[in-house]
Amino acid sequence: MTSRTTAELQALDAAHYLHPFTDHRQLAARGARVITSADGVWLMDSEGHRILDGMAGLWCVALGYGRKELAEAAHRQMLELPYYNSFFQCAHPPAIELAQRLTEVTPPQFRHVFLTGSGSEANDTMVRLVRHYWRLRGEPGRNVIIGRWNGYHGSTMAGASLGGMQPMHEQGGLPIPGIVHINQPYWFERGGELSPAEFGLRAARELAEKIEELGPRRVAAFIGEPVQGAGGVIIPPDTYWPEIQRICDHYGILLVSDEVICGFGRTGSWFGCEHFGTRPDLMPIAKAMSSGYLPIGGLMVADRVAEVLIDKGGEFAHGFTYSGHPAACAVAVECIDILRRERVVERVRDELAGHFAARWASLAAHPLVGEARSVGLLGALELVPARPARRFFGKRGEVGTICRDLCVENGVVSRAVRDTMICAPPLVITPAEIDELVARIGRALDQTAAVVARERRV
Ligand code: PXG
Repeated sequence: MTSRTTAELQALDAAHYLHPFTDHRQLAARGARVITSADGVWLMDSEGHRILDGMAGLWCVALGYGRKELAEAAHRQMLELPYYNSFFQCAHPPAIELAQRLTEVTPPQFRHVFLTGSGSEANDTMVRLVRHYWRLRGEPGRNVIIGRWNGYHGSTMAGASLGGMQPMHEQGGLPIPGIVHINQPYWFERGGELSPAEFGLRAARELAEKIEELGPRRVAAFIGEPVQGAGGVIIPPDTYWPEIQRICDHYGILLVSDEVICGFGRTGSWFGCEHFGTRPDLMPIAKAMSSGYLPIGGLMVADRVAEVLIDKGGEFAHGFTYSGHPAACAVAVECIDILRRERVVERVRDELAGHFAARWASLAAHPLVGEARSVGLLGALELVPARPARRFFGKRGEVGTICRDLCVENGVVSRAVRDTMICAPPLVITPAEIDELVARIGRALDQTAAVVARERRV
């Protein structure tokens, strides 16, 4: 692809390329790490370093890098029909095949999908569809959607509004009207003296309190990620989701399970809602749907909503040029077929999750770690100034950043969310690679502890 040196690439990058979620002065000073190729769970950078990708790209490369079948599916479709749309009474085979596949692998209430180019677009679609649905039902005043602080639902105006990331809200006058937030089920930070089970119920009941405060006939839907990903792999107590479901049922509001990260096997179930036992009405999906090989997302729509939309809705005035892009659909079809053929999800559930949980839990003995939690192939470590403790460093985020950089120096990608180290490797990782992942993070923790001790950061 390129014969340029790393320094040349970094200079051009700093000169011309605005990156997502990046401080550009910092980037220009350090120079970007340039990733040039990858295979399996291993990345290669422009300096020839091999790095274990503990984040599956951005939570998406479920099948790992270098899967020829996915590249060939795109290639075949590009030659046959590189683009056509599904507007104006048209369709094409890959979108139709994908829609059918999705209804086979999602829970039984889902027999329809609206295709998009990303998870953010799926959530924008959700906002439009939910409000349209309640108007069709004769309740146009039911237009408020409740999300959670520190939730993440994308970066478009609606996606960032549904999410509860304050720095995102501050840069753009968000949230848009009609979106409000409740607290997250983050026991480590917010549980106080309550047991996780008690705290899970308490956190869920904030939904009922918010509905009462707003007026039950104004609330259209509640949205949450089964496990908050970008917020720091926050795994709710077992009591949380059943209580949320009960409250949604009680008030008759729609439940939206944002499966952009948890979908397609991440938790060891096909979808996070199955792991936690909820019955959502709407499910945004993306990321592992195509293993990230091409951009695609979608909104799964349960029968109860789809019937109203189809019978009474007329034209749903919404859609994107790349809704159901043929090449992306062809890759997603192949990706789902591989997930099924190779029993990838079952292997996560029956073999890998247990091994990962045991190895990950071993990191809890480290003096810097206040909690090690995991579900499926999602893990988080809470870095703390002293153990045993649910305490935080004075200036949050500094130690996490040190640890993240040391992870890369030790040849492993792990993200830092404040001082929480997180991990979500490709679902095709082997047990031996899990051992390697944990060993490398362990080394980075030792080195981080040495820096903390030297600089006396508490
Ligand atoms: N919902 C959830 C739950 C997500 O995690 C989106 C929606 C938006 O999807 P798109 O495809 O529009 O990005 C996401 C995306 C991070 C990080 O830093 C997480 C995401 C995206 C970028 C960075 O963890 N999640």
